[in-house]
Amino acid sequence: MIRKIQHIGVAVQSLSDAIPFYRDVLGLEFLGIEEVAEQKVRTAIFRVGESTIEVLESTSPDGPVGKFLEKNGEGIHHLCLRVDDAAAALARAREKGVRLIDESPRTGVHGMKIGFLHPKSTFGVLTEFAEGEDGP
Ligand code: CMX
Repeated sequence: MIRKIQHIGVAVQSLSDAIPFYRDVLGLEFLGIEEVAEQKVRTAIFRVGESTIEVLESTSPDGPVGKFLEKNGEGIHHLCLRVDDAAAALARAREKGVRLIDESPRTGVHGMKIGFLHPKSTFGVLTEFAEGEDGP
């Protein structure tokens, strides 16, 4: 069961350049910065109602966000949906013929269980499932 939009990921060249826009121009609550070494990203998180925006900076040109920036420049990178059971959501997508990036969940920001669907199978939008309590 999908509960809500967990977050929208936005790829930027520089967190320090982008943070003032989200915090000071939009006036969103800034929840802090987290580094996910395995994903080669640093992310600044902003609350938007029951969801968040994760602003993503690459820590390496060969990471997923580094490659995306190289090819597309800055912009929306992925959509994350909160689910009750990430393993079940991935299994259901696989059964329905969707190409998975993650065959089973792994650990993401705030220790949530996460798994990605391939954008070539989801009409161009990299889609993530996330299970667990992260606050907002
Ligand atoms: N949205 C839409 N399409 C994307 C994309 C994105 N974010 N990233 C890559 N693509 C496209 C590429 O442009 C490419 O398209 P073409 O074949 O038309 O050129 C296609 O997907 C496949 O690209 P690829 O070269 O085979 O694969 P990449 O090495 O670029 O990897 C992907 C793409 C999605 C498999 C990889 O980025 C991935 O595994 N992502 C999941 C993890 C992730 O994104 N982590 C960062 C966020 C972490 C977090 O939220 O904590």
